[in-house]
Amino acid sequence: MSDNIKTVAEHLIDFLQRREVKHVFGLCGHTNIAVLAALSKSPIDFITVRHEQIASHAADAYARVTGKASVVLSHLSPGLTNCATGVANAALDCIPMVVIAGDIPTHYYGKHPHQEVNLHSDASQYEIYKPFVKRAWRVDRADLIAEILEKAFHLAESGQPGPVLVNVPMDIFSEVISSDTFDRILDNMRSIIKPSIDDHTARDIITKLANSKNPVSYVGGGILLSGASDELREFIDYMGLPVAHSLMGKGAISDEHPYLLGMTGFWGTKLTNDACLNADYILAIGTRFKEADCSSWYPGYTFNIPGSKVIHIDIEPSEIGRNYPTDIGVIADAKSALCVLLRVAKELYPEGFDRPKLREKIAKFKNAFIEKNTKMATSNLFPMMPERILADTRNALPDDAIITTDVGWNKNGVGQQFNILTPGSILTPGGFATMGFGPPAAIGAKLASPDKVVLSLVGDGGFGQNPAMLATAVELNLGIIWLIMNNNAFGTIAGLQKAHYGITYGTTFPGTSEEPENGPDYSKIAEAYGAVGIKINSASELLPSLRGAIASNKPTVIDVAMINNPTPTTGHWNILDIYSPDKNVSHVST
Ligand SMILES: Cc1ncc(C[n+]2csc(CCOP(=O)(O)OP(=O)(O)O)c2C)c(N)n1
Ligand SMILES: [Mg+2]
Repeated sequence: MSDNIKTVAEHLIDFLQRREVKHVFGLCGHTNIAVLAALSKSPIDFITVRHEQIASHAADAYARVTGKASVVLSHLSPGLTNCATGVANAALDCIPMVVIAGDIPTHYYGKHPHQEVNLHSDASQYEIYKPFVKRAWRVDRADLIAEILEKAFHLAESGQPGPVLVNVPMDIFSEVISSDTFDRILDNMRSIIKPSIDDHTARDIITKLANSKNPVSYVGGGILLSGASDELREFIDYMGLPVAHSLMGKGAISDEHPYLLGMTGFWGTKLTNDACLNADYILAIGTRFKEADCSSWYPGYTFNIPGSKVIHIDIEPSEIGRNYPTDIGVIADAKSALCVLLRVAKELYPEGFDRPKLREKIAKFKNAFIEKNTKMATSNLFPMMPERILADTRNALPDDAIITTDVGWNKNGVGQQFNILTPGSILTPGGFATMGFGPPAAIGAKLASPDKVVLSLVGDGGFGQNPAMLATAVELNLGIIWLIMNNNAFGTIAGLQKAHYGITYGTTFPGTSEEPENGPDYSKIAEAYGAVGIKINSASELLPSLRGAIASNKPTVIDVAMINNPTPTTGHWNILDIYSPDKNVSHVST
């Protein structure tokens, strides 16, 4: 027997250190202070927040940037439910995360001790997480925790990544045990090799693409999760394949790449939707054909399937063939599959492929789009045009700056018309579309990548969800910029309500969108937390303010009044037919 006798909490922290965990995000409670005591003696930093949702969103972004499972430490019941939104957001975007939660003591299961969740079964708070984590463990014995932790990290990071919950009754954290159970897993591998594609199937795919007239590749967040941006770029360069992407696939390769079409779906561009509609073969990689990206799967807007044939490569079998009939489905890691596809393509077609006319067509569309937007992107109107805010922001930022978005113009407009130049540099809440994600996500991104400029593009509605994240950013002196696109409204929803009902009831804030001074003064809120607060008073002030904030490297909130125009759409969304079955409601076309 090993004589390394410690509490479970201390063994847990040793385990995290061995996994090279550098930061744990969370908030205290009487059920997890034993873990905090052990953390205080370790080199791991505890990132303490003022609301658990901030911890889970920050951890989500941290995992997106590091590519490894992040760790959240939560208190029981209200701590865990506060944390849930960020965990569910991570789940729907396939982000690896290990949530460790304290719970009531085992000897009080079912007695309804302080804060127990037990209306349907005893000590059942962990069940709240079941619909959105890959697995929820309740650790009922101290000698089980080592193996559970090991399995938790493997599960979070393998296959289609996602969050897991390790729920630990507080008496177990304090139990003293030898290190035997932890020693047993020491020599286990740290990561698991992912499946690839066989040569036979690869040859079939390459031959089909080579013989097709209008092939299109359609990529999603799976490219970024598997770190396959370089492999994707090399492959499409060799095959001369145009690339369309989902929202989560934004930034899989640079938006300036000559074969990059743009985003598909409701908020996509016409060029991209048309290219997908006219494709004879679609090579889909690391995407789940999500509703917003596929114009609610209505034919004639983004995809014409059947019609176009689909080849779908994904790590998760249930993603394949679910929403569209699929010609070839392959369970594989995107990076490995693209390596094999490129090798096989070189063997079969040593000359490669070039489509200069297609590149010309893409360049022409992009130039025309920029030209059409120029008036708005350079407009001196105040409140500012959203297009000008985005243009000035892109102008101020270095190519590799990390941008976190929220939901609203900042996500839909960014997906459509804000060039991402470095793969993996945009973090957006895709599947859950969680308002309130962007500002705390910037904290996780900056901690994971302290040398990069990190900017959170967020609406006034979204910023209002989690302003307490400023306390953490100021405490850690994180030079993040939060740019509030302030239209004094839940503008995206106001736009939809206006289009269908002609009113804005419960979707705008007091006053009009032209009067953001009626709402909270976000620059003052920033100052109250000890951050720098800037209120923009004319369009010409924005660019110099952004440049100043980047140079100062201080936590800075920039509040800019914005006209409440909806993001232009070219695709379709099923809600239009639900709300206005007899009207042909649409937004402006681009
Ligand atoms: C947590 C949450 N609540 C509600 C919504 C529905 N919703 C989607 S966009 C939006 C408005 C966002 O407002 P704001 O952040 O000001 O951005 P804007 O649309 O004005 O650009 C709302 C309420 C959501 N996605 N998430
Ligand atoms: Mg708004």
